[in-house]
Amino acid sequence: MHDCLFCKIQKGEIPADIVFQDDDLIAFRDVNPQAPTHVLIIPRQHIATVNDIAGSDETIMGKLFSAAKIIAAQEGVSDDGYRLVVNCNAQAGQTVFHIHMHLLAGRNLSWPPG
Ligand code: DGP
Repeated sequence: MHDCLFCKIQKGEIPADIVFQDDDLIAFRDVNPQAPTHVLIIPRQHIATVNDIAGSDETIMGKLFSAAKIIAAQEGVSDDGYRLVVNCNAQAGQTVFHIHMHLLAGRNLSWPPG
């Protein structure tokens, strides 16, 4: 997608603080962190929202969770705990329409979320 911010980040056209990447996905620190650790994990492939996930995307969606586990260990938050969040569309607060998983950690995270 030409105008997609996260497509540009994954192609290296916009700088980001990358913490993990492989052939299928890339993870970088959120520009507006909501916790001491706040990483966004995205597939390289453009998928706009959870509503747009196809059956053929199941493998890459699973890889987002595997990457989250690796990044949590890298960040030293595996044992204390972390939260994985995927916002879908406006009422959930999605602002960037390239699917992404938030990994939040480093403070007590209240429940229910706001
Ligand atoms: P969401 O609200 O779920 O769509 O989350 C989008 C997140 O993307 C939000 O927490 C801020 C982050 N973000 C927006 N623009 C940039 C950017 O240019 N660089 C980085 N690293 N993060 C961004």
